Amino acid sequence: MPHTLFIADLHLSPGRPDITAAFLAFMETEASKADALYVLGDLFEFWVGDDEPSELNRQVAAAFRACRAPVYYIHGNRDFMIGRRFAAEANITLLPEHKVIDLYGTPTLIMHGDTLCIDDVGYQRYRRITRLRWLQWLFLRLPLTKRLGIADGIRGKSAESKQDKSITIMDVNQGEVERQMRKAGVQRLIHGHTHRPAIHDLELDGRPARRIVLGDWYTQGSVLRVTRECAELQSRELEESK
Ligand code: LP5
Ligand code: MN
Repeated sequence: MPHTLFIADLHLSPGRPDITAAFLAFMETEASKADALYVLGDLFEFWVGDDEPSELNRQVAAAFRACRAPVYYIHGNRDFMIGRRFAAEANITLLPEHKVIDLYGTPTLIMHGDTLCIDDVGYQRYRRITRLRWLQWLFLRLPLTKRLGIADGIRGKSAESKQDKSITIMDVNQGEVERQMRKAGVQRLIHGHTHRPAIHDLELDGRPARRIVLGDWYTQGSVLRVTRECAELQSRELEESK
């Protein structure tokens, strides 16, 4: 049956070879059979530039390149520095942060999901700063070791500040969900980032609407499979693919 696959928040890193193995198995066995694969951000634990010569980055690029289905990529808050060079190497298409796609007749808004968390004021301020083009331009001109050090510093500060944030602050703001869906003119939204996989039915201006949240790949793989008829959140074993 024709179907489209969505994944997000794998947080690939050399420290978790089991997740990498599960992802590579998914790419080999499933992705090519889909009409398209959408990666909605945070595929990598972090990204400091397309010039980082790591084995993991090379393996992932090769897996995407071997995929027979088109692969679309929306940046997450950890890998927003993925650029055109990696996209060309991996033969993937980078999409803007918010995109409306036609999924078997249903216009669907897709995004990473961090822009929905507007109650996390500290994060939104940090986000605005790190998305400044000139700052990114300067960052990319630093030596790789310096960039890795800065990324490490940010990750430390982020982990520290997350300890003082409540679960609600780090979740989506319902008003913002509705605002963005209305602005995009859709009744369906798919996103990741919060690591709270679920299908939420809601009412938008008196009409039924749906927000689908992808899961992370920390203890299992998590895949959304969408056909013309239905959308199903599925999980995959991490062990099996070792
Ligand atoms: O990712 P997750 O779920 O753990 O937390 C996010 C928010 N945190 C982040 C940071 C990333 O995890 C790490 C990204 C590494 C990027 C490397 C590339 C750097 C490129 C720079 C280009 C100019 O996104 C977290 C949210 C949480 O999601 C839930 O939504 O709360 O946000 C924060 O915790 C941010 C804090 O509120 C503010 C952090 C201040 C950082 C200050 C930087 C100081 C620089 C130090 C340099 C040595
Ligand atoms: Mn994220």
